[in-house]
Amino acid sequence: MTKQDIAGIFEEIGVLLDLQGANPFRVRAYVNAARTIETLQEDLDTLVKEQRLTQIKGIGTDLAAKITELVTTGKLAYYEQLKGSFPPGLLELLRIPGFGPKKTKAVYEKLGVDSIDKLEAACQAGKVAELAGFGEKSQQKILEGIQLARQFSSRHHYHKARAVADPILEALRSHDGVIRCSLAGSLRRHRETIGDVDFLVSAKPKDAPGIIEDFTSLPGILNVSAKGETKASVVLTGGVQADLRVVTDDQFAFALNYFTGSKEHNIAMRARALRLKNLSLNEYGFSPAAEKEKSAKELGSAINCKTEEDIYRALELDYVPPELREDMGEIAAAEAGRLPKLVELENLRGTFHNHSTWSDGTETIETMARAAQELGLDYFGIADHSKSEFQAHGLDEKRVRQQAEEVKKLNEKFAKEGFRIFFGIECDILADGRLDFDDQTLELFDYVVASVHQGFTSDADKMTKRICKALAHPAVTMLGHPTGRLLLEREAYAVNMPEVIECAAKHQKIIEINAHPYRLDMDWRWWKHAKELGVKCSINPDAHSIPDLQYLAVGIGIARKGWLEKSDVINCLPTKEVEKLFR
Ligand code: DGT
Ligand code: CA
Ligand code: CA
Ligand code: ZN
Repeated sequence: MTKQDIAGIFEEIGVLLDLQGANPFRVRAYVNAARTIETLQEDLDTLVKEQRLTQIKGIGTDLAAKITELVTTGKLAYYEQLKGSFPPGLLELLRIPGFGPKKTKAVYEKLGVDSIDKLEAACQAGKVAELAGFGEKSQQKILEGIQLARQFSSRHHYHKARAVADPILEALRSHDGVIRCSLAGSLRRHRETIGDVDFLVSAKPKDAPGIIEDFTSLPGILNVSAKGETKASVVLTGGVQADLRVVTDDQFAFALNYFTGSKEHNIAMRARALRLKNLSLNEYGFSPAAEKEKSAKELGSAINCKTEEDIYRALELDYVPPELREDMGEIAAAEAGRLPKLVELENLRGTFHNHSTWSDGTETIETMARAAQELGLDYFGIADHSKSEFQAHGLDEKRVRQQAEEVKKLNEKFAKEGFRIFFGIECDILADGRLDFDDQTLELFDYVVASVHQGFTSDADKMTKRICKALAHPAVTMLGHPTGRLLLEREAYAVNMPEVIECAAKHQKIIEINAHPYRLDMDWRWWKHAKELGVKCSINPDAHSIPDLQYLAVGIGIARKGWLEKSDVINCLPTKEVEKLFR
């Protein structure tokens, strides 16, 4: 049980007590305790063992006993009991924007509403409008809120969140009162899925309310769930939730660092500040550890930092790029001056896994290649489906030969422009690990992307053997989308990735980062290890149309999260080097 878990439970107890109509001081005590526990420097196990919990401000004997129970048993009887006294659907109501504990309590007690569906029915029957403190208008807002709650119950794919966030960031940037602004949170760290978008702005305090006001009335904003002097929470197009915070420019670097996260990275930074400087670090700045939390907010930071670079320097660290802030060894590397020089979009010279009208793409090879050329790339790899993928018009041996002819002709034309098409195939790995073509056919290609498209339900052992057998085949160049996952839609199939990575290293095979935002597969968490074993990466948009080529940028973000450098990514090689590699 981590500090975060315990804090989460205390926060929920606060909400439940509020629903129950408990004394507001009691509610407050739980909410405050949640915050205290989360920001605690010391190890909880030690505090429990030495019975020192009550020495912490805001933790009395009752809370100390509850924390002890959670730490030692992993459960809290009081919490289970409290939760059990409410209908399960009731807590769902809190997910509706603008629908807090007070309103939940009112509809529950007066109308017996204990689920979202019942609330919707009550609104449609006009019963909610009749309640004291509600009215027609608020009933209408609740109905809209229900629609939104249903839409955004899940997380969002990176590119969708990014697409709605960018125009809003631009609007903020051009606002008169805004001094600096940035994305923060998971979107800035380039996570594969996004819970909510975090915007951060610096401004003079007098300008903050105006910025909040204008932000909440921007065109891309569907609903305002909370609005204060320096904070707002809204729902963007597509049901993406977003937070905006306005801070002073002196606080900007600290707030940016804090709200970029990850939470785990923040905790490691805070621990380091305490150990190295005896300073406490939070979203407002550094403050002497002996003083209370708010000191940096009220008195200013003990060390001034204009930029995030300054904060890392103050802690004797190299600057850590946002993508690496996941508490996966970046602090130690930054301390030792061993952070990687991460690959950049500008380093890419080409791409390998793409489709055309020969299989299930929407454009001809020539049109796709031209589009790649216009993006500034030097080469384009075509890898249409193989014959087993008949629903995707996979190519049989005869059509492969026809396609080879076409590529040859196109290359005569493109050679004059210093551009080249590489002729590949996305070849199915069959159920027994054999490839979809015989060796003679496989020889026709410059390279082979081997992928699993069927039989996802087999056990991990069988799938691992199947993939490893394909990787051992001399004709195979790279492994396509290694786990078959579709983010937020379909789980990865069972497979032993460490073994697959080892096998790729042994046979000197490349592994793909499939840059389609639903895939982002191989997952970034595996890459540091794969790189250490010498496995090279190929970033591929798996483009079926011209706009899909843009996914390359999403793939670069994932490669960066995987600590990859230019030299780890084969699409950064110039054409001549790729030719050598494929020979
Ligand atoms: P998401 O929205 O689920 O995709 O992930 P994040 O990382 O954007 O998380 P979010 O939006 O809840 O908070 C943004 C950042 O703010 C998070 O990465 C770290 C920081 N943060 C938020 N709450 C806490 C907290 O309770 N403790 C610490 N240490 N950091 C926090
Ligand atoms: Ca977020
Ligand atoms: Ca947030
Ligand atoms: Zn595929």
